[in-house]
Amino acid sequence: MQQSKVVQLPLTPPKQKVLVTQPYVPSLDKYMHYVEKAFHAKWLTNDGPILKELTDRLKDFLGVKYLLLVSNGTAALQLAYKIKNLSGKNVISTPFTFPATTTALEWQNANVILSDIDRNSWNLDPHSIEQRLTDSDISAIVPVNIFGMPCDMEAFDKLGKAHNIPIIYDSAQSMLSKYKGKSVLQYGDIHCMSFHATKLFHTVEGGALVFNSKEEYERAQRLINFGIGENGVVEEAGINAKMSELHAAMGLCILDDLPMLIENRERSVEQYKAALANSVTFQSNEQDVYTPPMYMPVKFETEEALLKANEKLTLQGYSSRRYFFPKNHHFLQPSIPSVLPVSDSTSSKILCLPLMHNLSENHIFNIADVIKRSISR
Ligand code: T4K
Repeated sequence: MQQSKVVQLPLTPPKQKVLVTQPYVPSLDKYMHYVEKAFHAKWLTNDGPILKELTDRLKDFLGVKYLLLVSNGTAALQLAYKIKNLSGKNVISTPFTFPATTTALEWQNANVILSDIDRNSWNLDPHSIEQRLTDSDISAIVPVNIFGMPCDMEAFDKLGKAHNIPIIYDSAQSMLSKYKGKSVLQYGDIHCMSFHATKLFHTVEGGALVFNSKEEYERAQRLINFGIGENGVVEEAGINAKMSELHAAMGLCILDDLPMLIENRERSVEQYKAALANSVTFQSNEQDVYTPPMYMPVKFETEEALLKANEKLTLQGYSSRRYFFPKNHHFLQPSIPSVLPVSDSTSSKILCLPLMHNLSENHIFNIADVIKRSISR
């Protein structure tokens, strides 16, 4: 790869360490405005008015009908897997993801079959699973839109229909992503989202499920409340995965400020891309996709180059992070051995650079400069 010219300017390291990310917090007054309602009503959890307001606003904002707020993204995955009855079944997913995607399958006693990723989007490659779908008895596919980058959603929809199996999206990072001009939430059978504090939209801890099916949505409503049905009788064994009013209040604050957060972070991503063009590779997808400015992952030519850049960044006070590496799936006992050459060679070279709503251009320039110097030596 051609190296871009290194600008030899003196570095101005940050006075304080710059973290890989930092949650956005709204003004305390604004949060109190929402929370006050809960205090006055003495209604803190269990389907309260703030939760309902957030549910309605999110449904409008995302253009979806059946959205259920839950306590976190991992619970959303567990519920989706339970609803699709995956216990004891073979399920295909991706090796390049946060552990929760597959640990939640393991908790549901499903057999996880890892398949390889695409070398550009770093997402589950539909071509890598075609043969497996023919050879093995597969009951579901769980693609992840990693770092918010949509995968080949049309291909997965086609595979799901052809083999009559559900596509359950781990959309923990892709609430705002678009594929072919539409929200990614319009594809597949179920989406599981995370609203953890480190996400672009967050509720401190939290998550949501989006369903196509009204029946599944209603079953999930019961399951997050111990399995208790409308008449107060436990209809099946559920869990407690409810979101509280205080968490929902944070969501309302963040939703108000979301356009500003997106704009600021999109600007930072563009600045990184301009400063690091020809020095590193960016995640990409030739299809018509929109990736929200959630993370700033870059791929180095070699793992050695990544390690060197990481070391130099640390010395200069910048935190970077090797998300999803080392591989997170050693606890799985695959019934079918995984052959994952693309994932193995790609995941070791990806580093996430700092990204948050108020990252200055000066920091971005410094970070890019440290990286360019480290790979030019
Ligand atoms: N599937 C996928 C594909 C996911 O990415 C995730 C979660 C899930 C499923 C499961 O969803 P949840 O059950 O979590 O809702 C984060 C998050 O904990 C996790 O939600 C997220 N994905 C994962 C990718 O990353 P870390 O390891 O980045 O958190 P931590 O504590 O290292 O924080 C990152 C940076 O932010 C640090 O520099 C410290 C700073 N920070 C963090 C927090 C929480 C703050 O300054 N203040 C804070 O309050 O995990």
